[in-house]
Amino acid sequence: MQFALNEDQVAVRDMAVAFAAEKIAPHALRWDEEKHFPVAVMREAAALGMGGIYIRDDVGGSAMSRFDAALIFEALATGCPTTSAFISIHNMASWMIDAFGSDTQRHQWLPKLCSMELIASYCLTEPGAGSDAAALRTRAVRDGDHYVLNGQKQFISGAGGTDLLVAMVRTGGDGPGGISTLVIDGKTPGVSFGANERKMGWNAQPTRAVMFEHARVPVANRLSEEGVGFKIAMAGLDGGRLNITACSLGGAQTALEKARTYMKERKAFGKRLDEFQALQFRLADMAIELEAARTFLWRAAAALDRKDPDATMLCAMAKRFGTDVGFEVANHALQLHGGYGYLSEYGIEKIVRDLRVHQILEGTNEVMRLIVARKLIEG
Ligand code: FAD
Ligand code: 2MC
Repeated sequence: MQFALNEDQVAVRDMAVAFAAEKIAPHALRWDEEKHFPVAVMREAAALGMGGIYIRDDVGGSAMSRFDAALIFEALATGCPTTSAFISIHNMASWMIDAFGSDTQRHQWLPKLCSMELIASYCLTEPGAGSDAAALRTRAVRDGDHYVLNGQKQFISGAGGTDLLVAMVRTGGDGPGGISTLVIDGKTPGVSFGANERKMGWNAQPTRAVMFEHARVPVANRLSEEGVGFKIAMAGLDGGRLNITACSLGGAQTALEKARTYMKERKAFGKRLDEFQALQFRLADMAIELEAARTFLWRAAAALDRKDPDATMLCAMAKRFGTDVGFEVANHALQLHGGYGYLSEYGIEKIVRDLRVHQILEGTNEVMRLIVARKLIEG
């Protein structure tokens, strides 16, 4: 158990905080407004080791821990939760290749993924299979040394702007045991993308449907054996859920700082806002909740690092707690700004919009409760 960061961890966090302050924060509002996917800036992050954080170093990864990743994604999210979250998704999809790919596959894709010369999307959700992910229907039928794919993925982050699709498809019968994972070149004939969805937040990354119409994908692009794709997908999400939680905390931390500054300046009824005890207590509660969520996140990350048998449950618990706390803290920060919090230029409403979806994606917070409840009840 770790209750203090060591020197290396402080250095990693400070590096990511500085990167966020210099390269991300000044542009975040514009990226949101213009729906700009900041690929060039993400490549700069990758040049500092953030494209393959927990990927082995023989293929260009940084070989750091999940704990380090939690520090990095929280730090990047202080600049923009959406940009941090996309770098997280890319890391998650890349890690699936590192953990479950053959050496040939690792060397084929990972050096360019770690530098983000290639960018990856994670494709699990379908129009009829969201929370019940094992109900997915995209079919991959074997034809010689290729699979022929037909079906549709929904809500795919980065799609249309990414190079590789790490996709869960059905090669066998119904249920989780019929699913395999394929690494698909986004330019494969028969792969096409829907329109960029118009959405409440997460505007600095595109979200699109991905369609497969007789798309031929080499069998050599399958990770591990047929039928283990669902486990690969779930293993990826254990870490992804930690990262998304970290993104919520980073966004909320920035919102809290903005509220603290604003309360010093704004006057009402002849006093500064920070002189009202009700508002002081609000600020204190926000800081307490955030610190509790951060401590919990670190505990879950440490559990995943040491492959604790309870790691999946702890990741789900931390995601449910931390993404709810992150949203609530950001929303309170907006309230503390009064009407100005509702205006775009203060940067608070964007954080609230961005953090709202963290309660939904990478497994809804109801699904997180389901994972925890199953473990409690079934042991
Ligand atoms: P549903 O599964 O239809 O759920 C509807 C409601 O019912 C939810 O409140 C849910 O919690 C609740 N519910 C469902 N089942 C239960 C149950 N058993 N018990 C209690 N409540 C239940 N997916 C990807 O694969 N890759 C991506 O990159 C990706 N990016 C995304 C980006 C954005 C902006 C969004 C919005 C989504 C993204 N998703 C992605 C999809 C996301 O993971 C799903 O939206 C999410 O898992 C929920 O699935 P659903 O939307 O089909 O909701
Ligand atoms: N690690 C490894 N294996 C796992 C696992 C994990 N975390 N979780 C489950 N498995 C295994 C499990 O052990 C079982 O194996 P076996 O049959 O050998 O016993 C198999 O996978 C099937 O597991 P379940 O029986 O628990 O499967 P079920 O169909 O009940 O679904 C549930 C489980 C609800 C937890 C899963 O469907 C889920 O996580 N749903 C939410 C989907 C989701 O998170 N989507 C996010 C998309 S990505 C995104 O949003 C982004 C923004 C990128």
